[in-house]
Amino acid sequence: MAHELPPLPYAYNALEPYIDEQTMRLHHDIHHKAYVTGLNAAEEKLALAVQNGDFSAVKALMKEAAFHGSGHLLHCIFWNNMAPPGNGGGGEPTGSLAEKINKDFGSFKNFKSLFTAAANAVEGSGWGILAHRKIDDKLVVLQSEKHQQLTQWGVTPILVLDVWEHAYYLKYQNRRAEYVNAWWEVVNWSNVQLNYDSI
Ligand code: MN3
Repeated sequence: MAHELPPLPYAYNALEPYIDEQTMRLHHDIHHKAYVTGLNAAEEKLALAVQNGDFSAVKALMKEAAFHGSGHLLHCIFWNNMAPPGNGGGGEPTGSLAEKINKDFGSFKNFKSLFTAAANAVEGSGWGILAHRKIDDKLVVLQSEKHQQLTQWGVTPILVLDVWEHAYYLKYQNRRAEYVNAWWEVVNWSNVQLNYDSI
């Protein structure tokens, strides 16, 4: 069964004025779709390699699968991590997620500062990520370069922020920090709680 591009869980203009409609259309319909197409192609070629017993291209295919696979999975989390501002988006987490953030980072303010700094400091294209690490039951803030580098094994991402230029360049140009600040106004904490509960 091939991977498919999931529809956005809200309208393309639902995150205005923080994230504009044109960016959302390009980002979802073109960029995310390309990762789905790339992952399907890589997996088809890998299956064919196994079938033919010809692994001469395995290194390149593994890279393709890691890049497009991580890109597809992170965007699936990312769309659901957001909601219209004032209507599910923005504010602060509550309940067990808020308690865990306070426990592991000291306060929501501390967590937000660290996540913001990490997202702003990604070298080139990549992501800011809040993840749960199972081995010590801890929430950790991570960066990812591109989609697949600098990650840790054994963690489950529960909140992710795309800082590739395609995610903000039309509206914010080179001002990534402004985009990162604005993004907090559309974070869907109920969804992050749901992700946290499902660990
Ligand atoms: Mn993206």
